[in-house]
Amino acid sequence: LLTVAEQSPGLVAPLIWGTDNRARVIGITGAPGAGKSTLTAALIDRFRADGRRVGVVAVDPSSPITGGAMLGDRIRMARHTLDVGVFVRSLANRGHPGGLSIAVPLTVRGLELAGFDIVLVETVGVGQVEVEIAGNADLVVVVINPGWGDGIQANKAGILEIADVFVVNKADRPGIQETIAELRGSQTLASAMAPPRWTEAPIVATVATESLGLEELMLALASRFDALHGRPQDAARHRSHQAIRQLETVLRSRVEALRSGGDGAAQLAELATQVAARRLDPWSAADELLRSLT
Ligand SMILES: Nc1nc2c(ncn2[C@@H]2O[C@H](COP(=O)(O)OP(=O)(O)OP(=O)(O)O)[C@@H](O)[C@H]2O)c(=O)[nH]1
Ligand SMILES: [Mg+2]
Repeated sequence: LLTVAEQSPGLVAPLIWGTDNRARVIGITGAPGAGKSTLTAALIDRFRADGRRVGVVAVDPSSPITGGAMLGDRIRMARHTLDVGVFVRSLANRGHPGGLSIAVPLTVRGLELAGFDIVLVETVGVGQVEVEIAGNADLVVVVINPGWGDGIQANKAGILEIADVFVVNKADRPGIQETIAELRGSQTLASAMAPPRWTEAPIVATVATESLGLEELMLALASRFDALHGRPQDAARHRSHQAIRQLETVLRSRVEALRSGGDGAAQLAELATQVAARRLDPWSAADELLRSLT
């Protein structure tokens, strides 16, 4: 079902969208090698210990940097392969006609329907799409490492501002206090005016390889979830923002399909001829095209 959903979203989406069981979706993002997969595996253990069923979507943006990452992820999560309460799905950029930004929410939905209470979405925070995917989760964990300027690098990549919880992983390495102080500094600076959401994000130090700091992380996740989604009106607002972003994504992919010769491409060419000849204005042409796509 997941495969069909990812390959032909239009076919399956109407069937799987309409029920209302929900999972808590946690995005885990950060620079390549920050320890996202190790942390994910440690979180799986913790959630399993609480009796939760955990789905994992590991997004591989198919970039040269992370070319071999999925194999590593598979091996790292291998200890969960015999557990029916854990399901790991890897998604790569290639092979998804509508792009990852559509395939991921569909896969998450499929996992929700299959009864997973928690869905962890690991993405490398390198590109706009990956940042957007992570930003669509209920909670976003941004993983950085100790070392001068790592926080600044994360800031440049635009991932600081999607954080609900910061994890400074590899706390067994030097520079941990400086990195935490640097992060706090950025938060204080940004909260001077209208404080954006990430300035409230707690900072948790972890050593993912040894599951150190995991209890603090679990507490931070629970309290953040309550603060952000605890009241029904907040949860509703979050869902509607999510829905708008998903709609925009689907619309964008429809437009891209038009350009690359998909449904309606011939009509686009025809309408363009009319616009070029000044027989039709671009607004009416666009309206006509949109109507015909339905
Ligand atoms: N010293 C130390 N090493 C760690 C820690 N957490 C992870 N590592 C190591 O860091 C390396 C990268 O870990 P991954 O979990 O693959 O990192 P990732 O962020 O998933 O990497 P990509 O998916 O390739 O972006 C591995 O060799 C881990 O063993 C930690 O807390 N301390
Ligand atoms: Mg990884």
